[in-house]
Amino acid sequence: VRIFSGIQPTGRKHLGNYIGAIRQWVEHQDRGDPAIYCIVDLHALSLPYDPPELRTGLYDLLALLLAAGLEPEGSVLFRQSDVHEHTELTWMLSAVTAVGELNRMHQFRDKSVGQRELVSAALLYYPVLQAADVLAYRAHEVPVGEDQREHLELMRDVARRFNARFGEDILVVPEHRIPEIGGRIMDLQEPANKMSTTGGTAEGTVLVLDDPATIEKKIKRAVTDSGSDIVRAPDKPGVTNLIDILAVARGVAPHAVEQEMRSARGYGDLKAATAQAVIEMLAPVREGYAELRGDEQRLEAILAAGAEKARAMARETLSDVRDAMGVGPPRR
Ligand code: AQP
Repeated sequence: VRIFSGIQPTGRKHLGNYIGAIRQWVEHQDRGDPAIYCIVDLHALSLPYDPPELRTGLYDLLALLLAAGLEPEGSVLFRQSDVHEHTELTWMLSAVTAVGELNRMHQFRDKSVGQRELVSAALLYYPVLQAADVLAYRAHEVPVGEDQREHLELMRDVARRFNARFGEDILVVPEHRIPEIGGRIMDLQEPANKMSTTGGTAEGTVLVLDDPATIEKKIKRAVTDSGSDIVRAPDKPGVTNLIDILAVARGVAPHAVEQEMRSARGYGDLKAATAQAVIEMLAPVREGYAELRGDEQRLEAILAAGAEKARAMARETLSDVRDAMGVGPPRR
């Protein structure tokens, strides 16, 4: 099965990104034929950003991914902007994407209201570029968090529409893989909202690279709910979130956590156990990051090798797409 997923270039990745995406990437890298993982620097241009920070953030993230256990030899790990086929395919796909659909995307709606100076066309086009990322590789499976469900549905519609218009089986219609537990980790201070890079609270967002004392402080101050039962329930978003985080960090089912917590003396025990488990889960990543981050030459070499592998795959798809769309000289 061909797996594809992307992530934006910043070292300020949070527990939601780790549980919803990064952990899945590592877990499934051996199953991929291949597993293709992309640092999507072009997506980062859709909101205001600082160019030098984009570069350093990219190295930060690559070091973090390697420290989390991604193996660049067995998989394809690369930088989006190194493979020009992504942007070319974006344009091709835009011919079968409705402006109305893009306008309705929740992410566009949420993020455009926050822009004071300029709502960029790039923000509107974000899901088309994302569709191109995946469809360029004819990937079957896309591991993502719950917040990407809508973009994945759009991507599937675009692929179907493209095939119906230009020829069956040119593009593969991909499936998402959203984890059952941990697909939507919530902000610890505002458990009705997802933990987020651009929204959310600083106090309620645990960063993968936070030191243990900071992680402990943030989790111990997490907002919980009324009552004292430690169970997952719709009217207990704070407690449910902590149970899910603890279950994922320990690699057990949430009901095992609920059972263990029956003898707890209150939410304090749940918070202490969660903090401990998250610290243990993230410690190797933080330590590995510190070792790997300094050698930018090695990081560039990894990206270059990944881009070469990625380009060979994307080129094949684009050749078929150009041919089917009647673009460029006829293929011999
Ligand atoms: N709270 C979350 N719980 C589970 N999974 C999550 N993801 C994001 N938030 C949660 C998943 O992590 C990946 C992030 O990809 P990205 O770095 O390209 O996305 P992003 O948009 O910069 O990250 P955020 O935090 O989601 O930023 P905001 O909230 O600003 O848009 C994706 O697979 C995503 O589903």
